[in-house]
Amino acid sequence: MTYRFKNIIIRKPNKSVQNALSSQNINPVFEKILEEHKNYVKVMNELDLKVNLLEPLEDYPDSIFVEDPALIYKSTCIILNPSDPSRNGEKKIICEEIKKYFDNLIYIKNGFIEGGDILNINNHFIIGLSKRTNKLGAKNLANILNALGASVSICETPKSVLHFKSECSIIDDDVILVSSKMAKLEYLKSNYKLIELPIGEEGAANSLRINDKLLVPQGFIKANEILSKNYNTINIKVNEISKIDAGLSCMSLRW
Ligand code: CIR
Repeated sequence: MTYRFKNIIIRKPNKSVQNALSSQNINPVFEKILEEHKNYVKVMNELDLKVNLLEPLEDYPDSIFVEDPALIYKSTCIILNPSDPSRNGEKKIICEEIKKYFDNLIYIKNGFIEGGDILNINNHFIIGLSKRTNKLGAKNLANILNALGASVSICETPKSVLHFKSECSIIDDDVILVSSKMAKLEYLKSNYKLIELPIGEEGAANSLRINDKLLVPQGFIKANEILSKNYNTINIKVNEISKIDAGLSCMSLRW
């Protein structure tokens, strides 16, 4: 099942995260990021995951977001190709750091693609074309995943959304939590049960299902009301991290 995990890779925060990419041009405070990140690691430990911590990378401001340069499917790790020049070098480093965990390593050599644009539902993947993921990158990843036995659909990410998964997440076998913008996507509407969050609660759409728990960004009252009825929720503070367009899924690789 997509959300059954035993292992997780997380990178310790770098001081240069203060210069991370931010669509709102905000420089986050390192100490606050560190605090939120420590709590994230603590929760993962409490969920009984084997936490594998990577060392910080000062040369790469956005490198705590390990979900973007790599994708894990079964025992294969696919090294992706981040499109922002300040992030592209992360792929070479993470590849060296994590190859010991996987039997098989495959590289995307042409086209751009970031993990934030890839939603995995069992043996199916949805790839969202976005500012960071182009058709060539998506097609090349689709070919690799097809060869590994998975099916793939390629969709458009709404224009104002950074990554496909910035505003959606898989929270059950056939249930996707979506923002109101993502709820309009024909492909999602016609293939999945959607739980739509109200306008203003987009930040909670990047929740993270891990085994029997649902990690939900703190501070979204309606999302909490909706989700806590049917899910065992844990609220996690990501106020500072959200200033650099990030949420819960992007800070780890899980398998
Ligand atoms: C970036 O713009 O690349 C980072 N500041 C945020 C990356 C978030 N990644 C994700 O949602 N997968």
